Amino acid sequence: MPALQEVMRQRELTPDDVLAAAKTYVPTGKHDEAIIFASGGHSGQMFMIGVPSMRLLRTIAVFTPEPWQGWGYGVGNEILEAGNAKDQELTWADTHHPALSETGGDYDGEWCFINDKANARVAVIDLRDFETKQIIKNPISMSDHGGTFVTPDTDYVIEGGQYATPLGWEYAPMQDYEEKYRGMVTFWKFDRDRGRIDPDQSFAIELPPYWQDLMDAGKKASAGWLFGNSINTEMAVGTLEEGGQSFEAGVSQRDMDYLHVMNMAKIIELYKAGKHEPINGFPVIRLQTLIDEGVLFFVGEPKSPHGVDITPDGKFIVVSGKLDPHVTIYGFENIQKAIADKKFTSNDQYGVPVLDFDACKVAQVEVGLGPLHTQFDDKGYAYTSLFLEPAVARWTLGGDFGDLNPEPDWTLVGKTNVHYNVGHLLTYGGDTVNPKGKFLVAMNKWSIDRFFPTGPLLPQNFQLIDITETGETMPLLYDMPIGFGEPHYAQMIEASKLKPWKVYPEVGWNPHKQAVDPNHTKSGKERIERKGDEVHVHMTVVRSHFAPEHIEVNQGDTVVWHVTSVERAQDATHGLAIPAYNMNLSIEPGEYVQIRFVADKAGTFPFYCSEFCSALHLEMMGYLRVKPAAVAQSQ
Ligand code: CUK
Ligand code: CUA
Repeated sequence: MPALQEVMRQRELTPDDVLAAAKTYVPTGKHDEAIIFASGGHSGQMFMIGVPSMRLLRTIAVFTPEPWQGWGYGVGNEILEAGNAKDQELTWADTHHPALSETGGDYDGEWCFINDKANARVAVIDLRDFETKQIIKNPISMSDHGGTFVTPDTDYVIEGGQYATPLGWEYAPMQDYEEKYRGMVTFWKFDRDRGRIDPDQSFAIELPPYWQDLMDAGKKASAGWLFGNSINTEMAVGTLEEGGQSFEAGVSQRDMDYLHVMNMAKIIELYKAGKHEPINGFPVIRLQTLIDEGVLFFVGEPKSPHGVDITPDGKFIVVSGKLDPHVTIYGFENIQKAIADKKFTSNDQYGVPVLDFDACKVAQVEVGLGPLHTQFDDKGYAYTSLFLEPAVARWTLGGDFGDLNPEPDWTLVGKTNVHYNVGHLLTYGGDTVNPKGKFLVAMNKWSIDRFFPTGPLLPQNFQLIDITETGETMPLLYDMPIGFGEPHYAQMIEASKLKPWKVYPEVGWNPHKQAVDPNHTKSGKERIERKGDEVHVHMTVVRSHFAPEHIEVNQGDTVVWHVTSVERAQDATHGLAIPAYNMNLSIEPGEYVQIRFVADKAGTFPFYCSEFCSALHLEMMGYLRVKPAAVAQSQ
C-alpha cells in the first residue's frame, strides 16, 4: 500500500510500530472487546478504559465530589456523608483495589467494590448504571490496604488493614504499641439482592499489630480460606527522633515476615456463634479466640513481602518480597498438611502458631529485582511485575496444564521491559478462576520521557502488552497516560459480560433505590407546593425546557426539588446548575433526583441545563428567586 508506506516514512514508523497500532486501533463505530476498571488513586474515583484502544470511557465518581455527574453537588450527597470519619466530611480518597463481583470465582459483571486506603472505607458500585450506591466507613480502623477482594461468590468483601492503630483508633502512645495497637481484617457481608453491604451481618478479626498488606481469598481448591501478607512483624515504632531508626529501616530488618493463613469458613462460623465483642459498636473476634479456635496461622515469607496472589486453580499462593528476587510459591495442600501434622516451628509473640516454611513452600522462582504483583493467563503462565528492573516477568506454573507444559515446572520464561516503577499489572480476568491471557497492562508509576512533559508533575503510564504468543515474546503495544491520581490496581473484564442500562428502565427511576420513586413527577403534573416552610418543586425536564421555569421562595424556606427526566432517548442527559447554591445535577434519561436545601441566600438565580442537549439548550433555563426575609415578612 503506497499510502501506508508514505505515512510510515513520514512519521518514521517501523513495521513493528504499525503492527502494534493495528492491534490496538479500534475504528470509529466499533467497540473495545474488554473494559478495565481501574482505581483512580488519589482522585478517589474509578476509571473505565477500553481495551485494546486504551481509550478512557468514563470516570465513575466514588469518594470524591464530581460535578459532571452531580456527585456531591446534589446527587449522592447522603452516600458521601455516610463515609464521614469522626464527623469530618471527607472529599477525597486514596483508592487502591477495585474488585469486580464474582460468581464461581469468575467476574459476573454486576458489581464493583473499591477501598480507600487513607480512611479505611469501602464503596459499592452498581454496574448497571456505573454509579456508587454505598460508602461505608470502617468502624474500627483508620487505614486499610488489603482490600477490596471478594470471596468466589461475593458473599463477603474483604477489607484488610494496613497501618496498625488501636482498634477504634483512639489515642495511645507508641510505647504501648505491642499492647494496644492492632491489625485487622474486616469481612463485609454483601447482600446481592439489595445491592448493599449489610453492616449488621459484617464483622472484623483482631490481628497482631503487624502491617497487614494485600489479601486474596482462596478459590476452588482453597475456597473458604483467606491469605494475606504483612510487613513490620518487627513492630518497629519509628525512633528517628530519638536517634534510632526510621520506619523505613525498622520495618525491613527481618528476613521473613508472616503470610497470614486464615480459615475464613470457620471464622465466619465463630462470628455466627457470637464469639465476638463490640469495638465502636462493631463485632470483632479477638486474636485470642482465633488462636484458641485454631483458625489463624502464620508462615514465613521473604523479604518485605507485598503481593499475594492465588493461582486460578486455587492450589498455590504466590508471594513476592520486594527485596527478594524470587517469588515464593506455597502449596495449599502443603499448608493443610503442615497444619494437620502440627508442623509449627514456633509461636509468634502473641501465640499464633508459625508453620514450617519449608513444609509449606513448593517452589521459588528467581524472577528479578523488586517483584510485586502476579497475574495469570490461560496458558499456565504467571506474570510478575518487577518494580526495580522495571519489567514484567513471565514464568510457568508447575502443575498440570496439558500440552503447553507437558513437563510442568516453575521456571522463568522471559521478560518484557516496561517503563519506570511498575506497580500492579493486570491480565484479562487475571485474578479469577478463568483468566483469558491475550492482553497485559503494566501500571507504571513513572512516565519520564514517554509523553510531553506536563511540568514537574507527570502522569502515570499504563502500558498495554500483547501476551498472545508463547515463550519470550511479549511485545509492548501502547502507552496510555493517566493524568489524575496514581491508580494502583485494575481489573479487566470482557465487555460482553457487562449489561449496562442504556436509559433508566422507567421514567421516574430513583437510582439509589433502583425502583420508580413515588415522588417522581409525571408530565402535566408539574407544580410547586408549599408545606409549612418547605417548598416542594415537582419538576420535569425534557428537551429543551424545565417545567416549572419560575420558582419563587422566601429566604429561609427549605426547598425540596424533585426533578424527573421524562426523556427516553439514549444519551439525552440534562443538567441542572443552580448558582450560588453549589448545585449541579446530572439527570439521565428516566432519572428522578431529589435535592433539598435551605434557601438562605436571597437574590435572583438563573438556573440552567448544564449539558448541551439540543439546539435550544441555551434556552433551557429558569429563575429561582429568593425573596429576602424582611420583604417576605412585610407582605
Ligand atoms: S499496592 Cu500500589 S503497587 Cu496498594 Cu496493591 Cu502494590
Ligand atoms: Cu437540557 Cu441542555
